[in-house]
Amino acid sequence: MPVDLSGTWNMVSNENFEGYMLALGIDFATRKIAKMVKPQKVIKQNGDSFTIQTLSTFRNYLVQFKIGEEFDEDTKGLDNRKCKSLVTWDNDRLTCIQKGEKANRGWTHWIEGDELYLEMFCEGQVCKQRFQRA
Ligand code: VLZ
Repeated sequence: MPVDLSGTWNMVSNENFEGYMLALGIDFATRKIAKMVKPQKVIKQNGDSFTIQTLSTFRNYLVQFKIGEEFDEDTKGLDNRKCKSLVTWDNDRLTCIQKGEKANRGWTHWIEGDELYLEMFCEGQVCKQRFQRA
């Protein structure tokens, strides 16, 4: 994997976060606040080991994993569900499948030009986010 996603990234666009949150069953009040925030991604990539922090004024979220090793994810502070999550490289795309109560749930990260892309999907909804280096 030649790609290194490491760095501090600021969100510059966020498409259909509302649809994604609705698919996750996030309540109205939380959605109203969450759609206003512009989270920062702090990614640490060390060989096959990753730490991804999503930081915002409203909520923070941390996930740590190794490529190819399924782990128990508790989406605490988001939709508060338990998932069996697995992250792999799909060519140069870092792709996570989050098995659990929600069908077709996961996300994928990649770099294009100087930008970091993220697509988060759940039950047919796709949220597209773009980040630039801080
Ligand atoms: O990111 O799954 O980078 O975990 C929104 C936080 C983003 C703001 C949530 C408040 C995490 C939300 C996104 C309140 C409901 C995510 C993965 C890929 C790593």
